[in-house]
Amino acid sequence: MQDSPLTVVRGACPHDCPDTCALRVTVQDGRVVRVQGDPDHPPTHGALCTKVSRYHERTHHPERVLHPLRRVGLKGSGRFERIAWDEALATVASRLREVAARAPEAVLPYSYAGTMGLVQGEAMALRFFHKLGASFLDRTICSSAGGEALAATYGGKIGMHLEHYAESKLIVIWGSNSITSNLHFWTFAQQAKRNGAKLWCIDPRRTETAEKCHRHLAPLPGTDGALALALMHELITRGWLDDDYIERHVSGFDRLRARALEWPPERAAAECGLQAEDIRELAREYGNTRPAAIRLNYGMQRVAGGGNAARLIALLPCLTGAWRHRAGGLLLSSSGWFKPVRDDAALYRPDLLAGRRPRTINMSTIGDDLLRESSPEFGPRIEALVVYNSNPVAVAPESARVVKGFQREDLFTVVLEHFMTDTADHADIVLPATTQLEHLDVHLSYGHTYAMWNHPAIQPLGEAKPNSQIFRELAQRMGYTEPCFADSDEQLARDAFPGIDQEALRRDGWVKLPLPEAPFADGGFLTADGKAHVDAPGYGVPDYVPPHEGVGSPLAARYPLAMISPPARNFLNSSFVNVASLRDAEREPLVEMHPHDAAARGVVDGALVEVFNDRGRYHCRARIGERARPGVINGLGVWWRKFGVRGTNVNELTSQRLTDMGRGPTFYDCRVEVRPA
Ligand SMILES: Nc1nc2c(c(=O)[nH]1)N[C@H]1C(S)=C(S)[C@@H](COP(=O)(O)OP(=O)(O)OC[C@H]3O[C@@H](n4cnc5c(=O)[nH]c(N)nc54)[C@H](O)[C@@H]3O)O[C@H]1N2
Ligand SMILES: Nc1nc2c(c(=O)[nH]1)N[C@H]1C(S)=C(S)[C@@H](COP(=O)(O)OP(=O)(O)OC[C@H]3O[C@@H](n4cnc5c(=O)[nH]c(N)nc54)[C@H](O)[C@@H]3O)O[C@H]1N2
Ligand SMILES: [Mo]
Repeated sequence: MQDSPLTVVRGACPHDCPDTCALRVTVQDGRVVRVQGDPDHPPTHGALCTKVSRYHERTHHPERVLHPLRRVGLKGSGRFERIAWDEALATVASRLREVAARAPEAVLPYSYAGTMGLVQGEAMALRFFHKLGASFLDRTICSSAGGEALAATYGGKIGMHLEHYAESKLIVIWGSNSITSNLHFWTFAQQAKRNGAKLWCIDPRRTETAEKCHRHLAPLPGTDGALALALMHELITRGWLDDDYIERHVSGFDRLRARALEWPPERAAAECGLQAEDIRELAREYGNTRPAAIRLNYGMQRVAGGGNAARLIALLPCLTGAWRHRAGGLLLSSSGWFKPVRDDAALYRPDLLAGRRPRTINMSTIGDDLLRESSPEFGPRIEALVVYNSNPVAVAPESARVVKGFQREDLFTVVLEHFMTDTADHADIVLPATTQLEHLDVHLSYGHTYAMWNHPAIQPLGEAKPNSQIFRELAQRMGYTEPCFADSDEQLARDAFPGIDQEALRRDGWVKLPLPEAPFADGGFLTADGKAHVDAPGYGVPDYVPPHEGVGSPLAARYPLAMISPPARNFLNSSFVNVASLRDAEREPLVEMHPHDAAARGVVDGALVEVFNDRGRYHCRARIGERARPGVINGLGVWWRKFGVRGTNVNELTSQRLTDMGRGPTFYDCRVEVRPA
């Protein structure tokens, strides 16, 4: 018997990760049998992370939701019955119409980056919600503090090219576990290391990345702003500034200078829980090595002062003139480079609002907002929720409030999903969505500078439909007759990237943006005057903003430990938690604890512990070791609640307080105590 032929299709990884890899998807008999990295795409260079090389296990997973479902049990019980698409769409349309007739803003979309695709992301969805007049969602849950910081400082989310890190002589990896969450950057950092570069890592956790750097500084969470000010103090007092670069390309330096001079390394060392000598040494190397590059990542901005800290760090390469070289400078996000080739108005059609200005709900405070009554300040109580590309019951802070909101019997909830997540368990109607292997999409990246195209590799499985198609059909049921609701995915892809050569994009799967090699070698920031800005309108000169729940906060007496909850290597936020091979690799929900902290509490390695604060309690295993620094515990990954020992996850403990800029969440600004369970 002869094997059926294999075909290879070009795709793009849809996940919320800076790497946005180019894929080669091998199909046989309508099934995906292999997913590999494209060897020709420079950032991907033929390699994928463990998770995405298992992507076909996720797509062909036996527990995929493959037909519409209606809830028959209590919210959260996970009891559903199969219904036909026709009935599902009719039910959703009639409930949304009914709520919208009273108050369109009582309808709320809730979505994030389950797929980063522009077509299956917000294209048809926002057209739909604009026409309806639904509440706006402020999509803050990941990066808004750092994003606003970059906009204030550089004029946009822009920075170095990924590839040029290979030529750097000093790389500071700051608030990033690159091996876990930015693997393709790590490849370039390793090339630099082989060529003699020195690598520093700044992270409260001794991550696998920190272990492989030459030096690791483990500050207390949320103290990076103090560290950055002390580095500036050294650059200024030792004469390691590039005065010419500052003079021509930085505005407002004098006021920053005065502030930095208040932060000698001893003061920062006390605040950060570091040694002053280590801070001096980092400053000396940063101020005297050319080219010097910083890879900043979002881990450092999920704290009260995240925005100010990101601004201070973003100013460092402006003070030393590191930007003069293409392998010097900083990268937090590259997504702003795509602005000139996009047309958001064509894609999202804000004109469908027809002059209405709906209120905005912050996705990071969904727990509180679902529980609010109607009021003049808040507007109407949220009555209908349409969730897609997100799993808020698992990922949003302060789960007890979030769950209580999702359990409201008077709330109508629709969830578009691949799987019965913690959120889908609370839906009234679940609609089966296709995965990246089953639909078309286009992508930008926040870690490199290539536009990407994803061809569907296989037909939709079961009765699954692309998000775009689900919103198209809902629009039809609602009686929306504007021609834009009939646009195909191909048309949406063209609308998304009018500035990209579509032929090349479809053919090769990726197109590099035309950008200068060293974007700010001679200034040219995207601010109005082309300079990097110290001052930000409404915020003034950046300063150290201590954590809400830091060592000095009133809570510290009762809750002496700080807790951070960074990504687990084999999951992507809460995605992949249900893929058995990846879950086996992570084993079980856990917190890492330093041996001193464990001994003081009678906690032994592998013991079941209760982690608690005023917001809730979370049971998991303790892993004792040096990955945790004293005083800080690490609750890894966003596990699904239903896989937790007592049906909870780490967000039971996190707070809904927001960052200093961008209205972002403060996941890593969280005090707790631990006891054996
Ligand atoms: N495997 C995997 N990859 C991922 C993700 C995932 O969940 N798993 N998540 C994706 C997402 S959503 C994003 S936004 C990106 C970026 O993802 P980030 O969430 O930024 O990911 P990391 O770089 O892994 O994690 C941040 C690092 O910051 C550290 N950290 C925590 N608090 C502080 C602090 O106060 N100061 C400093 N200096 N460091 C701190 C943590 O210990 C951790 O090592 O990565 C993406 N890639
Ligand atoms: N404690 C703590 N909490 C965190 C974080 C942390 O570090 N610590 N990280 C935060 C960060 S950085 C982020 S970005 C958020 C992420 O939070 P989310 O954006 O909610 O990300 P995921 O948990 O990956 O959930 C995405 C969901 O979208 C679904 N999905 C994927 N593709 C599609 C599609 O094409 N159609 C439809 N309909 N569904 C799809 C997936 O099946 C998955 O269930 O979590 C945040 N929460
Ligand atoms: Mo994120």
